[in-house]
Amino acid sequence: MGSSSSSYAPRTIYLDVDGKVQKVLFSRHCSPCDIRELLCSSSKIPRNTAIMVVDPEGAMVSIDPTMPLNTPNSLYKVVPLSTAQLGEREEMFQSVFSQVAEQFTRAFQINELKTEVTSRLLVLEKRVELEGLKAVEIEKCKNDLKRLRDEMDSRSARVNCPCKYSFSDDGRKLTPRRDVPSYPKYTLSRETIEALKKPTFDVWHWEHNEMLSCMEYMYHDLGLVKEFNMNPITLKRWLLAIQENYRNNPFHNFRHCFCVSQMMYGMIHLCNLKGNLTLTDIGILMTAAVCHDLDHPGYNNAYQINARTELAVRYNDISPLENHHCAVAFQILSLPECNIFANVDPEAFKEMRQAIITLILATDMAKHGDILESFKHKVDHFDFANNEHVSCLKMVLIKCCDISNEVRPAEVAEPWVDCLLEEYFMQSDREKSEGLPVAPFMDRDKVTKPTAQIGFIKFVLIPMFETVMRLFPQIEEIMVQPLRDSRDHYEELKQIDDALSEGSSFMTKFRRLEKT
Ligand code: LUO
Ligand code: ZN
Repeated sequence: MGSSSSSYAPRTIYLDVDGKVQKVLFSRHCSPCDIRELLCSSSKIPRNTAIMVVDPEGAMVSIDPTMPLNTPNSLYKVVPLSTAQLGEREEMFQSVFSQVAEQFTRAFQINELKTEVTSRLLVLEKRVELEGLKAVEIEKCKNDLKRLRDEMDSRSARVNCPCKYSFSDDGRKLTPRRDVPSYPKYTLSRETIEALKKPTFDVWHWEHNEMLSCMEYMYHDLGLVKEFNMNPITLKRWLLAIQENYRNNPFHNFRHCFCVSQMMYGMIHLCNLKGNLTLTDIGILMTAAVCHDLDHPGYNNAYQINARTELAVRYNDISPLENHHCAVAFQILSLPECNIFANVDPEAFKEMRQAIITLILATDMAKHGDILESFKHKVDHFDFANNEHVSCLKMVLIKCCDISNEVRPAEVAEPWVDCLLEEYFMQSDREKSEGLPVAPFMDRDKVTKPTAQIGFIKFVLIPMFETVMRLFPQIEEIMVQPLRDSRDHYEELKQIDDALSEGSSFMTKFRRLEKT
């Protein structure tokens, strides 16, 4: 099973080192510091030397993962920054620091002045109220106030701090007006944020980067970024690495990952799981959902085992796909720049890792009967303080989310059946060509959308969701009822199919009779 390489394709630049061409490779996930060290060692310059890179025309080249690439015919040169240049830079920093210090001093003086004005105003108001001052004194006080205000305005005009605030009358800071250009950030609308919590969310409407933004929002909204003290940039890099490690299969692709994650996010809200589970459990549920089908090859365990693929051999035919999804998930988390749990206590992380592995392995449908049976024996006396109960619930929750397409509105769910059958037919065609066993529900000559869905909805989905409903009755209306409606819809379709096929077979017999 080839590894997915394109996502980490290294970047290459060429240096002129003592007149020779020196090729340098680095991953786009390297930090500028890593690249600087690499350039120093490639140019035989001591590691911590301050350097700059110049192109053949002498222009400075930025040192970061997205630096412009060159060719062996246009070599870059790594130049140690001279002490003079360092001195210049140091001087520049010094002058910037002293200017900023001066601004703050002035700003502080203004604040002092404001306090003085405010307290004098209070005294004057008190005097006016208590002693009924003569008009001339009031006039004098007004002049005093005007002079103080002019002095304050003239001083604030001289403070050019980058963020100018507009003050309300009582001196409260209103919205900061930034003089720095505001970069175009991807922001989710209020409407999208609200829709994201519901199973009716239209998962087909979004491109990959929009789904990534939704997933990033989920982690923030659930309080996971705060709870695990995640670096927000690391979260972005992690999500990008996740997306890059889902293949473009017809069904098991990044959009399926998004569906499962978004459905999990929806169930967390609908079942009020934050009220019964810890934030660690919520993090485990979300992260397992995001990672659960990583690098899926598009061919299921039956194919892996029958074809004796590298995965089947590596994992001894024991849930080869699900073990692979786990392995890829933690390979990504082992990259420092993608490790969203870098700030989690190592012992706590070990427990989280074990729990995430348990949930991803639970998505192997071969275990469906055992897991649901185990949950059925707990659900009517469920104890959220019992770790076995909670672990079993989490397994059922990720299973529900993994196969939940038919919970969604028909126009959102139906395309997924086409995607699934396309992937299944790809496999069964290959199995036929390789002389391997073919599952009937994958055989393009035997299965139709109604037959693929009726049995699955009646004997897999509804029984499982109705069991979960015994613990969370609130899922009946917006999760179980759509399943019943979809079952009825596909049964009607099947009746039409049957009538049409009976009609056509009648016509075939009739034509035969006509010929005799
Ligand atoms: C259940 C399943 C297994 C692997 C890949 C996808 C699916 N999913 C579905 N299968 N996920 C969602 C759906 C869905 O809406 N319908 C179906 N229908 C049939 C064709 C199916 O694959 N059923 C099935 C497959 C495996 C299994 O246990 C091993 C039980 C039912
Ligand atoms: Zn899945």
